[in-house]
Amino acid sequence: MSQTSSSTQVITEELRQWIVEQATSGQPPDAVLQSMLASGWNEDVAIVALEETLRGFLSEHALKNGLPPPVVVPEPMSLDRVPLLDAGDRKVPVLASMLNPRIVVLGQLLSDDECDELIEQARARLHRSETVKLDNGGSEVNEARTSEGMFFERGQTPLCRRIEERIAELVSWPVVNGEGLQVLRYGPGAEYKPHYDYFDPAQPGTPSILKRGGQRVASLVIYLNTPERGGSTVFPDVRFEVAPIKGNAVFFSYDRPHPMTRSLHGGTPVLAGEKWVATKWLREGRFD
Ligand code: PD2
Ligand code: ZN
Repeated sequence: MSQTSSSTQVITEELRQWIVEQATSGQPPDAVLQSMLASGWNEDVAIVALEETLRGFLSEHALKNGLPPPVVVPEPMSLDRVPLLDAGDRKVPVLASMLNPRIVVLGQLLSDDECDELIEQARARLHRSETVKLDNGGSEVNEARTSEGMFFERGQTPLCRRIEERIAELVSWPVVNGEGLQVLRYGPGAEYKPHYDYFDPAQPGTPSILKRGGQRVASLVIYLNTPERGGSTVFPDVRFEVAPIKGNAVFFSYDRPHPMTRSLHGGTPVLAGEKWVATKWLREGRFD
């Protein structure tokens, strides 16, 4: 596969086949892109060819195997692997990242003062946390989730707006596709057992939930304090654990509502002290 003249580069069937062969033999997309650039492909053409070919291949694979088709999801990292991401009003360090499942651990997304202010705004409005009721889309108290919580409306306070805009910039996803921030408080012993954040397509209540904004495609759990002990966020499928450090956050995305995304995650029991988090869920479409 070689190509020299950038003005006449055409995405041929032969190129598509080569890209699929590379991907199915385990080459990460970035490595395939680097090979294409080394063979003289223009970067813009190469990225379009890669994205279109792999999306087409994955959709076909999903259709053949009875899986939901993948969708485009928010993404905080450029292909340039920069260690500091531009979030508009600040640079956010990438502390760790994983491709499958897609997880990015972020440093200091919120300042200490912002964390404290968000806790104070939420404190008086906490209720025992409820989860979405799967049969009809309502909500109910759930034993798997022993925290207290509250939802802000999107844009409800100047602080909410600042955080929402920062997140939108960071992951290149419209503010209007975001749910309002949720704040949770876990006391000693409280936990959130492993679950998926997307809505289960097999549940009868899901179509009604999806009318507003479509599926959830990514989550950000932002730590508002540092518990004395316990309270990490875990991804059991890959045995990955994120320490809850005040101001830091863990981002993860899931391109379809299916366990194959390996986005199963939970909050481990708080063993000493308390734990406060803000969760931001991003939808496929406008959440109005
Ligand atoms: O608080 C957490 O660590 C946590 C873990 C899993 C929060 C959520 N899920 C959530 O809010 O969805
Ligand atoms: Zn969750």
